[in-house]
Amino acid sequence: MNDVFTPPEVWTWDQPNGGEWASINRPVAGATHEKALPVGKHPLQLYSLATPNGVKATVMLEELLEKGHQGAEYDAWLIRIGEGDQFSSGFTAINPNSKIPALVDRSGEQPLRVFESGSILLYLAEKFGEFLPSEPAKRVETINWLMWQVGAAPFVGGGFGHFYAYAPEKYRYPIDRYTMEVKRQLDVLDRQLAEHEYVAGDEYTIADIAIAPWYGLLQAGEAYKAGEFLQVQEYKNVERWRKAVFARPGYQRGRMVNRTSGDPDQCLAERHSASDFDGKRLR
Ligand SMILES: N[C@@H](CCC(=O)N[C@@H](CS)C(=O)NCC(=O)O)C(=O)O
Repeated sequence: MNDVFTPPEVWTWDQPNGGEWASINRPVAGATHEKALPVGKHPLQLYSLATPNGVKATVMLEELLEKGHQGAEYDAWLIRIGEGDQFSSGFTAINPNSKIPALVDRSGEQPLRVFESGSILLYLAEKFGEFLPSEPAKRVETINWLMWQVGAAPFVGGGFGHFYAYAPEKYRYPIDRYTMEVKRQLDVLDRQLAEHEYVAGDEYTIADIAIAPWYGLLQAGEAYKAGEFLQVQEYKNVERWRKAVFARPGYQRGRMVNRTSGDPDQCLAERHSASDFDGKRLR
């Protein structure tokens, strides 16, 4: 056991706490500074970063374009969460929760804000009639898994990733707790994928688009340098599915958008037209 912390009667904000994200964490909401968001030429304006939550939105848009929906053309602007862009007056007006991704649809009479990655996926699926089956049983199964991802992934990122990778000191209790949960979740997915080609059945849907950037990345050993620790090779069905999803051209383009670190050939800080990918290598 590590040192025991006895919580005081009233919690106070003693900053900084030394954690990787200490400089952007605050116990209050709202804007920290006045700054309007840029607006490009397309009806869909995305404000994001290529984290697993951000990648869900850009993969969806690229998959829609891959299907030939020209109305899904979009401008993707970079929100540098490490530098506090999510706390600008412009961003908090479109997402009071100050988290990427956030989308504005300017195709109607009034701009429409869409925040929360799950909401963005549902909104775009319904707008374009893609990646969400219309048959009721298949539709609800897709939404079941979409909601599973939205509810489960904070245990991966905010729980496991935070205490295993980001915390300034490592504590056994939270690492054990969240490792147990993340392995349980990987097993849930592995069992589902043992019986189905894609997460919600025999079709690629918004459930796959939501789940692959988190659990695919984890299974590939690319999240939190935790592949060996989690023994990710055990999840064979997740691996089979992850390889198929990651090989899709729409997925490969989507994961590059709003990416600023890693192989420069795989990074597109902003995206304003299909030609921005010219010269980029899909992988
Ligand atoms: N439930 C949200 C979570 C989004 C989220 O956590 N975004 C992170 C990046 S992956 C973020 O913007 N963090 C900035 C911050 O916490 O200030 C969603 O699915 O859209």
